[in-house]
Amino acid sequence: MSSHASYEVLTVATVPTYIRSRPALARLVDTATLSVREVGDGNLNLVFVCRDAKGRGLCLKQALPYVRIVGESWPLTPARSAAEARSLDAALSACPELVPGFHGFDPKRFVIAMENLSEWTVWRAALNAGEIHRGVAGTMGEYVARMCFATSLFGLQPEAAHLRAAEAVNPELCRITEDVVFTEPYLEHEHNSYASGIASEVERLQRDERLVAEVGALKYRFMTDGQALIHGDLHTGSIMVRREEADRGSAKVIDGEFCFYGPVGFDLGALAGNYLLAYARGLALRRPAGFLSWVEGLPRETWDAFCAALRALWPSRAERFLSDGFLESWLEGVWHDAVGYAGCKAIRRIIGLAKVSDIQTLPPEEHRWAAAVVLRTASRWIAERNAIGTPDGLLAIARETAMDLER
Ligand code: ADP
Ligand code: SR1
Ligand code: MG
Repeated sequence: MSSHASYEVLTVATVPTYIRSRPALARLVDTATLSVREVGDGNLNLVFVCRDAKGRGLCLKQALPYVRIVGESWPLTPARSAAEARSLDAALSACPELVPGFHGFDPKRFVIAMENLSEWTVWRAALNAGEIHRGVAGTMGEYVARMCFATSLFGLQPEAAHLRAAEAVNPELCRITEDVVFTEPYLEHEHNSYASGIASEVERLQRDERLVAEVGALKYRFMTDGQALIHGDLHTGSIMVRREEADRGSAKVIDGEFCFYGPVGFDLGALAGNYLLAYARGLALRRPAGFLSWVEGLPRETWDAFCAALRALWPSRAERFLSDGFLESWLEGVWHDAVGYAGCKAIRRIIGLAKVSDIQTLPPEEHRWAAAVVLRTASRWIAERNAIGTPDGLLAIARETAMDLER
């Protein structure tokens, strides 16, 4: 048991006994023949995948009472797992095929039981390997749209929407985002670290008062604009993919513990910011043109699918007073937010806490170059977000930046 935990933290050895103690789970697998692995590669939690002799599987995710990547010196409420359960529950009504099957939540031990996706791959890993999974970016746009509609004033009566927003407050996890995404990368901070070769790029960014003020405005919107239940951490490591045929893929969203009522553009921005990280890696490694042009198209694929899904749902909106014209101007606002958030989400992965393998696993020279491409591109996205009119422009800016930067 951890010194901070007031509950029993699971181990590979204790998972079968735990499953036996929960009859609804004990029915799903044969605990006598269970093999269990801890596969958590995230920043916060324990994740156990289990399979019995007949091949039946189960995944248990347990919140630790501290931030896993930092250690027990940074306590964090394990009750955050209730937020992940809330996110899964909402998705089960809005888009059940886009999340793992949900087998229940144990609020005493902070354990989520869900479908075992061991046969699937984390999208970031697939992107890092240069794999093409067509359709996934569009599916993510659809996920954001369907969750947005189902949890907001668009799809709910006002009383229900307000109550759900009130229940879904997630202050400790929002505070992490407010700090590690919107604040620390723009200051000298003990959480920051980066390759010495990009120190001048980082200093220039931190000294850019206009940029820092724009990030402040985006942070304020993040803290105040409760449009819908957003995922809150929708990077490519929160998406599992599976190849269905040739290069087409299916996708499921995991890890909704950062969910709260926030700006929808934050989720779309998380996706686009992570497409930039994948693109910078692809350029640095001189991946084939087919891979690079596919990645360049991902922001458009996500955005078009998001708009199409929302427009398709619009005729069934709860609030008839909202016009078609309102939707179009709302979408325009979400787009410009998304561009700004994409920039913030990319910058934090280069300067701040919780790095990503897209960049970290590059050899030193490629790492320095790709990180500089990301910082310069993302800064332009933030500063020019209200002038960037289409998703096609996003990675075109990265391509131009890459051409300007010597290797
Ligand atoms: P954290 O909240 O710590 O970031 P994640 O939810 O991102 O944890 O999960 C960490 C890792 O566990 C994922 O990258 C993935 O490899 C694995 N994982 C998560 N959920 C499942 C699942 N349902 N089935 C199989 N593996 C999973
Ligand atoms: C201290 S937690 C750092 C990051 O891990 C999560 O996955 C979120 O991205 C968070 O910002
Ligand atoms: Mg995670």
